[in-house]
Amino acid sequence: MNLARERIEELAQLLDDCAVEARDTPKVTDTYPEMDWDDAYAVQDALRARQLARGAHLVGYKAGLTSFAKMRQMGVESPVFGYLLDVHAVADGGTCGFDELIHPKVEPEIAFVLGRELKGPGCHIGAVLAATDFVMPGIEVIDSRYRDFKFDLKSVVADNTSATRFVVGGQPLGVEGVDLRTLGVVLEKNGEPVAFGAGAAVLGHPASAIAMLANHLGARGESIPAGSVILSGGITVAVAVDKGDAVTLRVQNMGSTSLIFA
Ligand code: 0L1
Ligand code: MG
Repeated sequence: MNLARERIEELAQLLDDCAVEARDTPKVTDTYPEMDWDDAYAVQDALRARQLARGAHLVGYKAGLTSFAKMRQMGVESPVFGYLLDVHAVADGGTCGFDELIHPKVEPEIAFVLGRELKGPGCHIGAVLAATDFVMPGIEVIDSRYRDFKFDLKSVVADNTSATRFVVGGQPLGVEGVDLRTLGVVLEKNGEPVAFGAGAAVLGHPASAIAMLANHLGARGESIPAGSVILSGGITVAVAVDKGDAVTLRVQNMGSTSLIFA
């Protein structure tokens, strides 16, 4: 690590304040170009500790930048990992407060809910499928705290990978007999289809994003508890939304989930 504990806490406070006050900031590596990966995840951990201390609960995890479309859109080359809190969950069909956010975008994702704990190292797609209770449609709302969504990977990790809100719903399905690679998804904004894709867009198979997450956490001495919800990553590019927009994600054989920005 290159940053002192004090700097880590300062950066967590900055990113926390930006999220709470819906204001942006230049990327943190502009001020601390020496920030390394351990520093970046230490800032993310400190951010999480601040939110938990305010009464939030950890409900799951997310993998981000897992599709080539997303990697191309953001000009990066590898996935990143973050966490999900209960206070960020929106009820299926519910309302997301637009004015609480800076410049939100939505991503169509496959959400996994685990029936058993998953632990790396050595986690693979088979272990993920064996531990999965069910999968369901999920829309992630991302809202980078960085000005104009301009960042590098370390800055985005510190910012909990732009996580801000999420909704899951529709018809949960067990993974037996479902080919998650060929599962079709349609994202609609105000009734118009705006993005399409299939599960294979996420690292060839959405379960491989979950295996990478388990291995990443395992390397840090953590695991994914049973009951966790995990967003496996945007299948298409992220789509910008405005106040008043209604967003629906339809997933083959799994119904739909939706939210409104008001
Ligand atoms: O969930 C994601 O794929 C987002 C990762 C962070 C990068 C971004 O804000 O687009
Ligand atoms: Mg995402």
